[in-house]
Amino acid sequence: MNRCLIFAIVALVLWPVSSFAQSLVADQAWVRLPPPVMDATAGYMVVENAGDQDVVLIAVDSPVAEHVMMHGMQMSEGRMHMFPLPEVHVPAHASVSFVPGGMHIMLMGLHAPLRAGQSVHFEFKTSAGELLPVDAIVRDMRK
Ligand SMILES: [Cu+2]
Repeated sequence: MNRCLIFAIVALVLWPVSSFAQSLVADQAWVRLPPPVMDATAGYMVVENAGDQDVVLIAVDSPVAEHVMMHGMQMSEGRMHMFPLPEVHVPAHASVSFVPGGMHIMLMGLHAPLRAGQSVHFEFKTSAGELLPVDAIVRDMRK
């Protein structure tokens, strides 16, 4: 066996076990265009679980921002406050919605200003180690 082949086999064995979450589908994905002075914004989408097993989203990431996380909203002292959600459950044959005023994907520390119409890539990770890639479009809601 030559050295190259051995390397290929070792690489295959050591390759991280991650597969795409086939039962999950994301729909209606968009990101709010922030005012030019802001380097933070939020993304919204519907995540549907067509499978027979509940799925737990444990993380989300995007190359456009330094910090990306799932946020919830809660009323306290007469004001709405955001708080990080360590996980979001998507029951079997059901969906969860990230919507304005509710659960959302928080993007903080944008690496570059976003443009209306731009595509923003997200990737959710599930507790089973599966990945859900999502492409969202940047929308200017002030128009
Ligand atoms: Cu938030």
